[in-house]
Amino acid sequence: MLLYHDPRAPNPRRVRIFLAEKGVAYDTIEVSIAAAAHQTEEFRRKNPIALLPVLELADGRVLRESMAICRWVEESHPTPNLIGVDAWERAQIEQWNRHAELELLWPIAQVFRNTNAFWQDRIKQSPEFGEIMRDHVGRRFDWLDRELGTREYFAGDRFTVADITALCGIDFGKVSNLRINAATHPNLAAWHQRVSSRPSAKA
Ligand SMILES: N[C@@H](CCC(=O)N[C@@H](CS)C(=O)NCC(=O)O)C(=O)O
Repeated sequence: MLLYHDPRAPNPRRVRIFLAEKGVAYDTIEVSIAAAAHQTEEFRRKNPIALLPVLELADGRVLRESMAICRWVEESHPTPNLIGVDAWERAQIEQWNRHAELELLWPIAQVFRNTNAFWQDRIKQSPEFGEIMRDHVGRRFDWLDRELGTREYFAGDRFTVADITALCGIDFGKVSNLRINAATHPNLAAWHQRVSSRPSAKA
């Protein structure tokens, strides 16, 4: 199994953490976004929309989209379970993973894309939209701090893929100076400490 990734990007990290939790061995190829290595014709043959991560199986089949990759890994390596054991838990984890993706990771990525000099000559930026997204993330931190006052993890009382998505999103905020303030968001900070202390967080 071969993972095409960029070590600095949040979506490939989701898959690396997922694989680390599963204890699955895999090889990696670094595709540097900074060097535009993901825009080459060769990489576009793996993913025509030039995004990471991509997982290539031993038989040459390729999978893209972090969650599609995670679901494939979950089914081929069922333990430890990270996506739910029954209909209700699977729905809960799906709900919280979607929240983590759409309410954290995506807006946090938009702050970076629209305000950081890294993207200046690569895409059309809207700094105003970036700042709107920054405010949005701040309000989502308030909400998640309240949620995490009632339980230890995003989707309940155990670590799941929803925590992986949220961790990768929140950690990626650092580059845009979006950080959890433990004084104002103690529950979110405690959760972050809890999930960051897992060995997989280093993946
Ligand atoms: N929904 C996709 C998102 C993939 C994505 O946006 N990847 C980013 C890295 S985190 C990327 O490759 N960006 C390169 C670019 O925008 O040019 C997934 O979950 O795999």
